[in-house]
Amino acid sequence: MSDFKFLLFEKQDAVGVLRINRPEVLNALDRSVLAELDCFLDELEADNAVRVLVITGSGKAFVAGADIAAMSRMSPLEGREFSRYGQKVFDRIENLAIPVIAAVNGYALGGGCELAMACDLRWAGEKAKLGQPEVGLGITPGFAGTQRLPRICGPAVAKEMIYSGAVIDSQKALEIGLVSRVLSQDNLMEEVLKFARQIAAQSPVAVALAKAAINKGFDSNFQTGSKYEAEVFALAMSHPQCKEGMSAFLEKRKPDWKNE
Ligand code: CO8
Repeated sequence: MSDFKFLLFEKQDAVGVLRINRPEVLNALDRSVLAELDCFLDELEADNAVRVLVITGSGKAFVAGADIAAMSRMSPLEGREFSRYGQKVFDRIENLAIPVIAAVNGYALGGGCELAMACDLRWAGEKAKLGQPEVGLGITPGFAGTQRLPRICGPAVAKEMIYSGAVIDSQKALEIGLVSRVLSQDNLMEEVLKFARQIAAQSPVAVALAKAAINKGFDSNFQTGSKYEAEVFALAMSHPQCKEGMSAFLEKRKPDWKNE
């Protein structure tokens, strides 16, 4: 993996941990951080030893948003390009073949909340704060927050949050389904990693296909998603990992998935 200026990456067996590392500005995202993320994703996709990715932040923030100082210098057209670029990078995260867990260790605001929402699931520390405060800056969410938040929490809750710019604590985020678990700050990473290892022990091909089917359903409708599910089911059955999984069960042993 390349040496990045704003990203730290370590592998713990089959689990990769990516830390956004710009703590002097609470890990705010400017174009350079997004470009590094884009490049990181290229390298990650080429490494099939990593079966689950965890994204977190250095210091007291997950990510406190897009870089406000950088945005204050942008023209509207540059802003549109920045918005499109962030959307593209976050789409890549959403559509990675492996599951991605956001370990929301602290502030996840604006672009930070949008980054967390591009992950498959979000577990938060008890001190985390989440929100889309853009309207207080005279802008709208721009890294697909207007699209993902209603899909995750429903349109009424999303509109409450986006129109008011309210910043909520992790307990409230749990109540509205924005995060699926709240843990003590000290246990957050340990619990996320334990869960990531549990996912990594399953068939990577089956997990990837299940993820693709869930995402497909959200992007289309129930019928299309169900049709797609039957196709990926057949595809899973055609893969050696299916034979291995079922043989291991019948032979009362652990499956060996190999990195095929
Ligand atoms: N951008 C740039 N710098 C930031 C950001 C940010 N988003 N957040 C914090 N910082 C900087 C602060 O300016 C400060 O720098 P300095 O030490 O030089 O003064 C440093 O980080 C530490 O921050 P604070 O001193 O403010 O720390 P506090 O603990 O007092 O407060 C908060 C923490 C509450 C998180 C506070 O920093 C804050 O409100 N930050 C801004 C949060 C925000 O509004 N985020 C949304 C930004 S807009 C956005 O994300 C749009 C996404 C879509 C973009 C689409 C493209 C156009």
